[in-house]
Amino acid sequence: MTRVERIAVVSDVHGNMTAYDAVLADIDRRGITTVLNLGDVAGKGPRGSAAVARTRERCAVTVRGNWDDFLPRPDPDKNPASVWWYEELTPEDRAWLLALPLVHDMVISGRRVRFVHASADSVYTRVRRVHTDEEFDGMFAATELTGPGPAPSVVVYGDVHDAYVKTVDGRTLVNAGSAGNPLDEPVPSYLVLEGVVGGTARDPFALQVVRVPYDVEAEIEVARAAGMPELEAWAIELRTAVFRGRHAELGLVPDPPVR
Ligand SMILES: [Mn+2]
Repeated sequence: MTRVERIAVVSDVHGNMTAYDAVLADIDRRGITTVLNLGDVAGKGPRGSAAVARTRERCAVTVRGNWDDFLPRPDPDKNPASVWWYEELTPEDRAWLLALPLVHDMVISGRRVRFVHASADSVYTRVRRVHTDEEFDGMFAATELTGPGPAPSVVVYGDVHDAYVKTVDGRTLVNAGSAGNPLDEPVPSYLVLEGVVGGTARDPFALQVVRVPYDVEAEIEVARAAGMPELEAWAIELRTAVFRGRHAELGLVPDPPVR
């Protein structure tokens, strides 16, 4: 008798430990012991090093995100905010992030399930919820990043901080949203995949998007106390789920103000 297992998938923690620990506590309450991480562990938020440590403790596999790829590299042209996030990481954290794999594949209930941060092209190639047919096809393609081999029927990714599930012609594209910096609603998300690992198409398969509230103001206070750069943009994103690029046009200012 084959056993149905559950796997939690988190993404885009971005150093938000208050949210990350709330999500991990919810995963624990469900009795789920396998956690996969889709990257962007550090940067943007105040506690990247702690997020790396927690990820190393708790996640069976972590794939590298765009922030995990550029932030740990020494670069004389880094902007001052990125220097702050870079310096918050230890040399060991940086080496660990840069050594992360770019792709992870599993077979669950006969489906080849692929995990990447942003796309099959690169950690920097962004595919939004609203995308072209070519972009959708590209997520399932064999590329230099994915290597050759059988095409996946399920692709699970992060990067856009916008959780959704879309099935077209037997292929499913799933975004885990963000555990630390959600930009669809201000409540962190993660995925639960359920099926038989290594099983066949006769086994059931399920997926679920879970939302876990947390103490947003406590997290903003951590960032303020740490003197983190770009605090106002961070606070508005956490409170409203509106990306910082739109704050000015929408007239969004921190309310209550960040001191
Ligand atoms: Mn991200």
